[in-house]
Amino acid sequence: MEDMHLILRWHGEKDPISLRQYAQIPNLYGIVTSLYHLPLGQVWDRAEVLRLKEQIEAHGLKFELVDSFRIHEDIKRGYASRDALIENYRKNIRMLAECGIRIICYNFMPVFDWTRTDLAHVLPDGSDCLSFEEEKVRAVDPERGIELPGWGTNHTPAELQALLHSYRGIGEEELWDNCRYFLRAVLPVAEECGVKLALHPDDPPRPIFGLPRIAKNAADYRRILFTADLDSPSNTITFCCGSLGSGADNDLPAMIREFGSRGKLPFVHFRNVQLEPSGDFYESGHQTGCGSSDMGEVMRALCDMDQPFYLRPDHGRRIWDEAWSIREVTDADGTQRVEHRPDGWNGVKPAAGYGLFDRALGAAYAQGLYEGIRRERAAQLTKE
Ligand code: DNO
Ligand code: MN
Repeated sequence: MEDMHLILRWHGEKDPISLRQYAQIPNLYGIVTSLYHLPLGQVWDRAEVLRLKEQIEAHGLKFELVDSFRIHEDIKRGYASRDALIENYRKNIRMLAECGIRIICYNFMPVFDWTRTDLAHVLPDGSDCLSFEEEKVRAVDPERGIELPGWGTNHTPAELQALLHSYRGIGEEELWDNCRYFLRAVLPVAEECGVKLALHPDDPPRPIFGLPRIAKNAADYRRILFTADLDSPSNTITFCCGSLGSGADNDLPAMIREFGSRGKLPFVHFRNVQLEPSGDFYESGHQTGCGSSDMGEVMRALCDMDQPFYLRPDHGRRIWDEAWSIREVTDADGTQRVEHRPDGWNGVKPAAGYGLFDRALGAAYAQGLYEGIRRERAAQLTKE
């Protein structure tokens, strides 16, 4: 596997899946994570990052990417406080580079990192997954408060409403101006330290609750990547197949060919969605045929880039009753073992979409596609 570095996202100590379990996935190169417990906007503690790195490396895995390094709302809203927050972001980029981080994934979505209407949509085979229904979103009146699965713990209803109000008057152009302001300030630092900033697409890639969206499709990415004052090898994309795949007009292989050939695609989120004409979608198994995207063609386009990339299987379904039944425990004498508890673990379960089993199937599948395409290429070359 010369060019594709297979990685998985680990949610740190609160992830019921252990690094030891991740490390058993064949050919796993590394782990991507973040300091999820820290409030937005502050400078991270270098010692904490180094501890994380050590922990990951003790399992023979690399820690070269952060997913995600979220951006403070004041930067997205263009408030006066943004300069101090951007300065902190610059400090973080420098510090992370010194700790060996090469890629920082971020997004520029107001308020919500992603939006779904159901976190346990049951499929005919009995597995469940995250899903999105337009109808349910349309039925929500943001003025009366929004209740969305996945966000209950982040904000109180009153906070959420205040946050939404604060975006009134910020349309796409204003949000883009704020993004550009941010990138102008951070890209030179990233470039200097050899770090790539990789913008994750909007999820889903369309406006929701009147909030503006600026990373939905190829046209948006052209503006972000090729605006003259943002021209930098550090200005790149986290190519999330699932987020972009839930936009009916997004041709994933064509986008990979356009941006990948210009070195803009260092990090891939590999997943598939079943998209309906209504705009509803659910997160399917990663494989072609399970959802709407042709993942073989996606991989072929990635191989055609002829450039190294990191790939992580993104969200999976919950299969084999995983979420509630398995957890690794360490006994007082230090021995590790796995316990099955069908009745739950006091609320400890993998984050929605981040169970191990289906992502591991996705990892095996992605490697199979990659190896097949590489071998096919090698055979063609010897014939020629
Ligand atoms: C969804 C996931 C996201 C992602 C962040 C990046 O597709 O990949 O949780 O990590 O939105 O900022
Ligand atoms: Mn993603």
